Amino acid sequence: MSDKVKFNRRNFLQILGAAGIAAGSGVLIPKETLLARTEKDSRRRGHQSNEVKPGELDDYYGFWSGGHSGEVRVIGVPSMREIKRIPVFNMDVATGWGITNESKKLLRGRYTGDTHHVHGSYKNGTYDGRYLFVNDKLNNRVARIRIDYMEVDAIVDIPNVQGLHGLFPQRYPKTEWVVANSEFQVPVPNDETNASAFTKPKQYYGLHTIIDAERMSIVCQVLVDENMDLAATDYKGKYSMTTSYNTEKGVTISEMLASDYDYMLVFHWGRIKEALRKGNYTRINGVKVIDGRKGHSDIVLRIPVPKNPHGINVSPDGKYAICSGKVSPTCTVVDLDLIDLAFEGKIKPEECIVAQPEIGLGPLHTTFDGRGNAYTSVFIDSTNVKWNIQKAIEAEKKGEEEKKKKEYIIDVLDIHYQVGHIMASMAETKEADGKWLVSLNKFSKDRFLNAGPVKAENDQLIDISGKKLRLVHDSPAYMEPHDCIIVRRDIVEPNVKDRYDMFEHPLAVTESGVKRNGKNVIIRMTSNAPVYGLQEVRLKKGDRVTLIVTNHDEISDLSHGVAISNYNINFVIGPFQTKSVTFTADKVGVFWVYCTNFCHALHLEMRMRLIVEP
Ligand code: CUK
Ligand code: CUA
Ligand code: CA
Repeated sequence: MSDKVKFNRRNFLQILGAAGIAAGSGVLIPKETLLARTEKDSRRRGHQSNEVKPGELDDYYGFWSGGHSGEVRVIGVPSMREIKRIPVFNMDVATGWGITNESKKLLRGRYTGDTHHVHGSYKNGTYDGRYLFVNDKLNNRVARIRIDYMEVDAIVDIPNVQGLHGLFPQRYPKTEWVVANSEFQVPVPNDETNASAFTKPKQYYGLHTIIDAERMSIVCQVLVDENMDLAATDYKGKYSMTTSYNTEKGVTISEMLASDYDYMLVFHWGRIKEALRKGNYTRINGVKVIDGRKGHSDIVLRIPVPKNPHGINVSPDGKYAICSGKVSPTCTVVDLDLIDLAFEGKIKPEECIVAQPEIGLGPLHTTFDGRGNAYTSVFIDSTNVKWNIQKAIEAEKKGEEEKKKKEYIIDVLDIHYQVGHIMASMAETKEADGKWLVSLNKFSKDRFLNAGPVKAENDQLIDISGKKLRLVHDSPAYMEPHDCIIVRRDIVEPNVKDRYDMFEHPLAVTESGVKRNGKNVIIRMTSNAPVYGLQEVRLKKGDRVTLIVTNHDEISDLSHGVAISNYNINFVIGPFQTKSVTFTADKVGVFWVYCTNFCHALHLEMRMRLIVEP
């Protein structure tokens, strides 16, 4: 029995109870009736509904990272319906990403990636609906997705690093910078000029990279001894922050766990700008590298936190950064108003810590409802824990006895199973609204039809509008999302376009034709349902061919495909979009170019001949 039904059955039994009918009386009630009654029931009791009826739209756009699939996904919340997959670092035949010249230029020959953290661009502490940024942990890149087309428009390579992991945009006053962390320490530079460092892990470093969000170029990197895992920025445009779990500079798991304490690192943006102004940097592989190592500069503040922390999240009021303990069962609450004093040396870094509540075994990430509560994912316990930040701080002040009572814990919900990230609606903005929470669980085990040894992840939707957490939906996710953001529809929807701006593409085709220059052939072709602008093109074996196609259908949702039989070319063009592909005509014969995207009653007839003569 699915959880949805199990859950509803519980409510149903309550209804039965109220009606004075004994449970288990053997009366069979159709599931539909049961669901309908439950729906009514939850509304009566003031629960918000997660039902999105046919024809209705979701209240939120969810943007999910795709992990080793290398993509970003668009999921409607609360329905949890998958609406779109945006290819980012992966090849995608449905759109021709990795096949067309335009996308090849961005991907530069690397067709796999590992996306973990997707975040939106900000203005004044909330999303502005313009861009998404996402990291590639595998090939150390950061991609930008423009929201109007839901398409990647820039990818920047990050040199000198490995394991590019935590990523976060500036939140205030707007996103000019995006920071990204290197999780793996490596020699810097990591090439033949520095071979003597290869076997000396003490000479491995981490780099906190700052990216110009508009130009998608690197502003600088800050060199530190530590590794850096997750990233966050404050709500004042003053700092970026990260957690480090390998302050030991270990290269084995036991070495990485040797110390009882690691760090939360805080990067002082004012001092970084000053170092850039004064020229206090060296250039490594073309990038300005500022020395942020302990004893070398005052740019980085190191706050000791218990052993191997993982997530770092800032509360929507901008007051606290919360490090989730991972190996420690605690969360560490850092008061961001005290950071300046610590940077000025007026207090010790550890004095910025105002609470360390015990949450459960394996806390990984924390999210917020905008009402002063935090929700932490607890991996080993398989729970989502709701706790109150102020109560945790008060308990800390009152001492150990008070802490032991754990009165700051408001609710604990079992999830299914082994949660990684956790995210509430709008929680990474000052507009956190405390309505929905998604628990991105790494294991699904028995929750779905068994589809083999490798199983789906389970993204569980939880209603957090009341005091208790209420599990309302299980949603299988193709492996494997790490993180997501849940953005109010009114922020995104007005910016999304139904057609491309045709002349944004410099090669947009207005008239079909073939131009030959020796062995180089340029084919320009329009497409208009259900015909291509050309019926036949003649080529000679060995011709170097560039095919440029523009879709002239302006009707919303009317896309055409362009596929060349046996030539391994396959892409789709949306309304008013232009794409191009370059290939060598190395096979002789007649090859049908055909439309792969059902566009018209005569879609099957939408094709043209390529004749490649010997
Ligand atoms: S990490 Cu995957 S569960 Cu890459 Cu954000 Cu924590
Ligand atoms: Cu054009 Cu199918
Ligand atoms: Ca450690």
